Amino acid sequence: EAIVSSESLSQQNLNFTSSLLSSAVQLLLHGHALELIDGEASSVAIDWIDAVLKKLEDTVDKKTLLVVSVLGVQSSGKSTLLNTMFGLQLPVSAGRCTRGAFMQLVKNNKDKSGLPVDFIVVIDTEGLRAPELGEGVKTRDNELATMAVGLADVTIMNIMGESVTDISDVLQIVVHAFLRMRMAFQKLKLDKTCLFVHQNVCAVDSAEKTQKAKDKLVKTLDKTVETAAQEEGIDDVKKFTDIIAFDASKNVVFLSNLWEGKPPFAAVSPAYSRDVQETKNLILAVLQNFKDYNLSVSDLAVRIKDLWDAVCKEDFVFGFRNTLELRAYKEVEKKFRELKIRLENLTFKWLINDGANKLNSCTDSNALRQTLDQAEGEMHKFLDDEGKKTQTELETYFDQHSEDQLIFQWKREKTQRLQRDVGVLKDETYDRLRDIKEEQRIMIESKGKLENCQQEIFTSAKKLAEELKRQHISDECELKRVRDESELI
Ligand SMILES: Nc1nc2c(ncn2[C@@H]2O[C@H](COP(=O)(O)OP(=O)(O)OP(=O)(O)O)[C@@H](O)[C@H]2O)c(=O)[nH]1
Ligand SMILES: [Mg+2]
Repeated sequence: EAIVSSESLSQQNLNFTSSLLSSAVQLLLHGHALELIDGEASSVAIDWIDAVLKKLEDTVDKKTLLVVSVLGVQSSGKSTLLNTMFGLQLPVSAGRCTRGAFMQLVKNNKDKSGLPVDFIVVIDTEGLRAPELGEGVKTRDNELATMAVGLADVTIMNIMGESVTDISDVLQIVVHAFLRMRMAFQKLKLDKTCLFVHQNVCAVDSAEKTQKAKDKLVKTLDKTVETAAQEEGIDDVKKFTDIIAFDASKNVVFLSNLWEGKPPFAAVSPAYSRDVQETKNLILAVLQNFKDYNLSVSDLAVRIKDLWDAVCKEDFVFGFRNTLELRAYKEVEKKFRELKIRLENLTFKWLINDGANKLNSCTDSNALRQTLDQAEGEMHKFLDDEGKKTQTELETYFDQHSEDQLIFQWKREKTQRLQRDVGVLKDETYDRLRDIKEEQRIMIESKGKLENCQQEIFTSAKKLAEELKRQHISDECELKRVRDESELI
C-alpha cells in the first residue's frame, strides 16, 4: 500500500506495483479472499483496495455486482455458513478465527440464480464480542458492523440458537448501523435488507417454537430501533421495517446443527446442507426483488472509501458499545451536571448570605482579616458537608439505577470528578471571599478618609464661621460708636 499510495513512482516501482496488482486481481478471480479490514491494525488499506479494484475493473471490464455480508458473535459459524453456501474455503476453527473482514468474488450463474449480475461479493467478518479483546472491542465491533452493513445489499445476521437475548447488544450495533445507513443514503433510496439466521436449532420442525422466536426477534428489533432513533433524534422511525425492507416470515431462518453426532467423529449433517441451500435460495429470492443491479466494481470501491471515511470521522458513537450504553452515558452525564449545578447554587447562596454578609458588616481592617479566616473555615466545612451529601446522592444514583450494571463502569470516574470539582469550587469560593474582603477593605479605608475629610471641612468651616462672627461683632460695635457720636453732634 505504501508504494501504491506514493505520488511519484519510478518506472521500476510502477512496473512492480502493476505486477503486484495483477497478481492480487488474479488471486481474487481465482477465489482467494481480499482483506478489507486489517484485523490486527483495525484499519482499511484504502489505497491498496482502491488500486486492486481499479485493476479488477480494467481486467474484467464493466461487470456488475451484488454484495452479501455476514455478521455475528464469535464462533457462531459465520465462515462455515458462507463456505457451505457459496463453496468457499474461508478458514474455520473453534476460538477466534476470522480477523478483520475479507471479501471474495463468487461468479454468478445468471441462468441458474435468475440474478442479472456477474459477481456476488461475499464479505466474511470477524466475530463480534471477542472475549480476547476485552474492553477495546467496542469501537472495533461498531466499525466492523457499520462496514459490513454499509457495504452489503444483504447482511446475514448469524445467531447461535433461537434466543436473541445473548446478542441483544450486537443487535443494537447492527440496528444503529442500519439507521445510519438510512440517514446517509435516504436520498439515494438504496435497497438494503438483512436476514436473520438462527444456527444450531434442534427443533427446526417445531413451527410454534420458531414462530415464538421470530416474534421475540421482531419485538427486540423494534424496541432497539425505537431507542436508537430517539438517540439520533429521528421521529419518523419507530420499527425495524422503517429502516430497511424486512419481512419476518421470510427473512428469519433456522438451520439444523452442522454435525450429526458429537465432534470430532461426527459427520456433517445433510439437514444442515439442505437448510443452507434453502437459505441461499431465499437470499437469491430477496436479491431478485432489487430494482438496481448497476453496482460496478468502481462503485464498490467508492462505497468502501466513503464508508471508511465516515467511520474514521465518527468517533463519538463508535466509542460506545451500543445505543443503550450511549443513552445510559448521556443520562449519567445529565444527572452529574444536575448535582454539580445544585452544589454550585448552594455554594453561591452561602457566599451571599453568610460569607459576603459577614465580611460586609466588618468596620475595620483587623476584624475583616479575622472574618475572612473564619469564613474560609466555614466555607470549607460547608462544602465538605454538601460535597459529601452530593457524593452520597451520586453513589445512590449509580447503585439504584435500573441499569446499574451498565453504568457501573462510570461510577469511579464520576465520583472522582465530583471530588475534584468540589476542590475547584472551594478555591473559586475562597477567591470570591477574598475579592469581597478586598472590596470591603477599600470601602472601610475610603469611609475613614471620607470621615477625616468631613471632619477637616467641619473644623475649617467652624473656624471660619467663628472668625466671621468675631469680625461681625467688631463691625457692629464700630457702627454703634459712630451712631452714638453722630447723635451727640
Ligand atoms: N455444533 C456446531 N458447531 C458448528 C456449527 N457451525 C459451525 N460450527 C463449528 O464452530 C466452530 C467455529 O466455526 P466458524 O465458522 O469458524 O465460526 P465463525 O463465526 O466464523 O468464527 P469467528 O470467525 O472466529 O468469529 C468450528 O469448529 C465449526 O466447525 C453448528 O451449526 N453447530
Ligand atoms: Mg469466521
